[in-house]
Amino acid sequence: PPLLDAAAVDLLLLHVCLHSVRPCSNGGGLFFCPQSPNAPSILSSKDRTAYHFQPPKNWINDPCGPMYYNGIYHEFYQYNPDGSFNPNTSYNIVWGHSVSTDLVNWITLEPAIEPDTPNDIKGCWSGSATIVSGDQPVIIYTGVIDIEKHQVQNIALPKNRSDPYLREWTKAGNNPVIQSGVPGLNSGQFRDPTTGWIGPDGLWRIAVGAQLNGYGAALLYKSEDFLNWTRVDHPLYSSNASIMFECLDFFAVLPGSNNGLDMSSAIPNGAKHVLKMGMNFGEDVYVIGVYDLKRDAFVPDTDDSRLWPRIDYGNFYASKTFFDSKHGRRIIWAWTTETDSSSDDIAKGWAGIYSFPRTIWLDNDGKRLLQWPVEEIESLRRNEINHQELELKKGDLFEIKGIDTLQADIEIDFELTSIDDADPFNPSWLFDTEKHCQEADASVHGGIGPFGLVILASDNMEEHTVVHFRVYKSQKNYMILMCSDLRRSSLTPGLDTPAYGGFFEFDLEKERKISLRTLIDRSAVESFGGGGRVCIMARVYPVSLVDDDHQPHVYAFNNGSATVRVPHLRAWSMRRAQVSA
Ligand code: DQQ
Repeated sequence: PPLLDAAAVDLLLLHVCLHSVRPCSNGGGLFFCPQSPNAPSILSSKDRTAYHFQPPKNWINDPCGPMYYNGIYHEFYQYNPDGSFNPNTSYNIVWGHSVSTDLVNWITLEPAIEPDTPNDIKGCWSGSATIVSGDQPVIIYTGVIDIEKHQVQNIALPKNRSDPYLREWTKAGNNPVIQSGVPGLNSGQFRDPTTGWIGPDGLWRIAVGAQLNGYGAALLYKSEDFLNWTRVDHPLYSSNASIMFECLDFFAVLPGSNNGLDMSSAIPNGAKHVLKMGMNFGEDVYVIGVYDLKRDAFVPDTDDSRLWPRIDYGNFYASKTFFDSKHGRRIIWAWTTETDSSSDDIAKGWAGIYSFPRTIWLDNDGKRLLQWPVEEIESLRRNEINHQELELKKGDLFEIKGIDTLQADIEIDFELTSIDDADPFNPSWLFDTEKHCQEADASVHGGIGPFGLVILASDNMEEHTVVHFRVYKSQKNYMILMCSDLRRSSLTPGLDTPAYGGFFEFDLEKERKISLRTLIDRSAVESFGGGGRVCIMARVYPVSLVDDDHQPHVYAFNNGSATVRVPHLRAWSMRRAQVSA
């Protein structure tokens, strides 16, 4: 006899679903457990973020086709017009559309692209925008054509280019412009075309994420006019590191320069290329390498996928970059899921936010991407408080007072008084940083560290989130571990509360300061360590937020043997942006 009868299995699945927000299957986009609209919600309206992007209501996932055109930033997004649940099974996902002049405040427009032709009737999935010939915006997106989720690529063009908001979009007459029909290609895993770039022959190119012969591939296509596309007979890149690549992004960067490069223009000598891949349906990983123009192929600096860094080590997926010609920079942002239950999302009436737009560039030695919130965020800062020359001895907790601890921007430098006490580094930790962040958590004394911030802490510390560093000595250099430990962030059971973590190499002989910047936005905690070498986006839902009179606490702390100085600590309360009205 079966160990569990059918009713028991149903009950068990329901339990797992109610307490899971992790993808529980795939097959085209993230698929979450079905909703249970009757389950009670103990979540508070205070969870709704105040300055991270989201539309006024409903479900969002991937950012699509971001661009700057004629003085306006456009953001399109995977949007469910029918509610705050994942539309994966209702097959009605559209391109929502919002516009901005500063990347901080947004106006919501009508959806730009909806499923209404045979080439996208089961969903308008992710894609990109390219400005062709300097003034013609073109969207290329994935259309789902049937309930088996077969995928093709389509084009949409603005109806009226003189409308400053580009409100209406028309689908090209020759859609689909790209069909699957490639030997070895899984036509149900063939999507998310990139922004176009120009090759040495003057032709446009795009890459499309795919599963080819069971492995992840970036299929390469060429075109003269951006409407008629031919497949290049080899992929731009393929790897067995994942069974599929979603939401690819391909862009050039100059080591040490935070100026962005426009992929529609000539790329200067000395530039490196970055291929970003959505791997394992949940992790945005990037590889730095060279774009070999002769072979028309991307050659990574290392093929060892275990060493490929993540854009962000937290809740951050389907990221997209674009070149911002207004400021000559490259900007990235991504989708951050809710980590409560889907019934809570139904009760809230919204689900999904975006990380704050970040400038992204390559460090001096060409090894690591750096990210930092765009400077426009500073328009939201008010009531600056600052402290100088603090000293944090082992066990010290310093409360940061005088800011709105629910909506804040905190910048703090930790200066090491000595680096001799660093514990030895074990390279195997690199392969499971979350495990290491759990084992070496903030309560475990180390030589240097843990030190960092305790945020969204209730009066009695029953609830708190810790963002902290630990310093290790490796054979060649120093390795810094940054963790964002959510395990005690909420008393609510069933939330997804990992201890996220990432490592970065740091030359402590040269520079003794490790910086931390954390954006607190109610249920969002977005942290940048070591000047943006490791970034961790997270979601938390402390029960104490429900209490109107309660302001959570925020502290700087040190729990390592070596004393840590804080030469500067600056913090601001953050105004509400026009995002969620
Ligand atoms: N989400 C989209 C797909 C993409 C996936 C569907 C990634 O195009 O691959 O909403 O989250």
